[in-house]
Amino acid sequence: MNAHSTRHPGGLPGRLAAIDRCLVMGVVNVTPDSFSDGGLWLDADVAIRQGLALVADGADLVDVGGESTRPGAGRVSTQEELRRVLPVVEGLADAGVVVSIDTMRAEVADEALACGAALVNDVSGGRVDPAMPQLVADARVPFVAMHWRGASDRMEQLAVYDDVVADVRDELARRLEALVAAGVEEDRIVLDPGFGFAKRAEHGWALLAHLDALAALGRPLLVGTSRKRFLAAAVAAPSHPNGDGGSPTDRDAATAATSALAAAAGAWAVRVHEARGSADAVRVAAAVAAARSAREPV
Ligand code: PMM
Repeated sequence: MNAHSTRHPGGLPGRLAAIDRCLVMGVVNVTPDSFSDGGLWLDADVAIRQGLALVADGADLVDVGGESTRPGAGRVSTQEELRRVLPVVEGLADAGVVVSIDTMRAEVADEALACGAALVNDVSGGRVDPAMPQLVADARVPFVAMHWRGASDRMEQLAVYDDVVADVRDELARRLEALVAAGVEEDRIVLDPGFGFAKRAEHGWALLAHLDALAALGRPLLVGTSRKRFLAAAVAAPSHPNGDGGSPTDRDAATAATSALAAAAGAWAVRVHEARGSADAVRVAAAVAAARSAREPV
């Protein structure tokens, strides 16, 4: 391991823990209404094929979600969420893919883990379902706790900060403390600044510029900028100019650029809808880091 060796959370499957670079988490949303891929992978077989395609494009693991969190979205029932995600989690896990379950519900996390998921990703960081911290503590799996201020239907009015970097850092520090107090092993916790969740465009850029301030909390970071609206400002040639920087897929190259920057800043993983660009980007960052440390005086 070199000086830049990746710090993985405890409980990560060995084949990922052996990788010494920023990981690429592909996204499959089994929802009718997610902002960039809603409705595309609603059928379980199609969703499984998409997960496998992401792996073929270089994703190291696949995040499966069954409930949209786009601004303004309402909740789906537990039964519907289970119906959407379980066959996909099982199909991908059976095919040997490391699967993360993206859910705010302990029951969904529990059943997904039973179907072969290896990580739990909760955009509320365990705040929406009080049973979540205990569930992940007992399951002893890595737990991604994202910065979250409130439900999607009131997210926009919650995007008010004195200093977004310091505020997100402090709120994540309090969440980390609460999870540890609830019995989750600190070593298994991954933190995520929650790009696009109660964040305006300037907040996204500030957080991306100061990932080091969040890394100072001492936990691995997951960075989920993929196709998010703030990237519209970085799209030079949108396919259908509409005043909003084009469509979400127009933001894939900008997303890959953020993946290189996040990896260079030491992120543990990037969460992306299109894996190929980011899979190359994290390798560029790793090669530069290795070349830099090879030249450092002993
Ligand atoms: N973003 C979305 C959903 N889940 N999970 C984490 N940990 N971080 C994120 O930024 C995040 C997430 C937004 O919706 P999408 O699935 O369409 O990207």
